[in-house]
Amino acid sequence: MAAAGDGLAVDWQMDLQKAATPIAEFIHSFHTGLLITITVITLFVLALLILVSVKFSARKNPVPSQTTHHVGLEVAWTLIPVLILVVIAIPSFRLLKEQIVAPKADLTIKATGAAWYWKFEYAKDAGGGFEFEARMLSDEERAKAVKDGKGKKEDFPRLLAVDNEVVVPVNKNVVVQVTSVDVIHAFAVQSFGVKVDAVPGRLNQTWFRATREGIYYGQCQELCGKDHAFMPFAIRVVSEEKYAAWLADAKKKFAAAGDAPVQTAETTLSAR
Ligand SMILES: [Cu+2]
Repeated sequence: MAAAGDGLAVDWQMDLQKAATPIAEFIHSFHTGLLITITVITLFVLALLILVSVKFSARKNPVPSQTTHHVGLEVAWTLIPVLILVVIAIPSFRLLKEQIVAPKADLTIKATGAAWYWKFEYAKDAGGGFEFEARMLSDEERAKAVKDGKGKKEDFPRLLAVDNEVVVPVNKNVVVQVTSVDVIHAFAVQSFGVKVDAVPGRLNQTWFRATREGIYYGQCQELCGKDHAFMPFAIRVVSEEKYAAWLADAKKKFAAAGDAPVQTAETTLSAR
């Protein structure tokens, strides 16, 4: 079982979810750097405000100053903020590039958002050739899973546990192609620093390289309708041996569902 804040949010959590990929680590250090920068700037501006309100108050200066311009000051307060923004922009663009430009894929998965669940396809040429849907477990299903001895209560977190988990090998480049069959969804995994829109008729791409084994939960992060909050997915990062074993099992398990048509919002709605 993962530690608190590792792969999922926990009660009273103050910081970001623990990073599980180099990109997420980059995001965290960038975030910390920005937080320090804006804190220093805010305190500096506050100090200046207090200084001028005290030092240049009407009581202390009955005759107001006639100064309207100061070239040196104006150049300084234009150039210094510009320099700060440029310094911030450098790591920002580097991060953006690393997120967008995927390295050579060891494994490609296609994630299709639907109202309101995800479908995952493992490409045939990467040793897959099957697909499955991931749907959130209801409270009754979670209780039943624990009763049936499938795991402890914390193995099935509320609003996050799903019936079918995505399984990937650790320390491998996983490219995820993301699309949708109905409205715009978003494929997002906090611990991986991954978030990309799932747009119908368009194939987006993201990637991650998980450096720690464990279970990481993702959620739709584009308001998509009634059950937007109830379409999580889970990515289990395992050793290469465990992945090979899972792959062999999954091929058999999901083979029957192989060519099943993707459900649309209409068919999902009429099934309710
Ligand atoms: Cu959504």
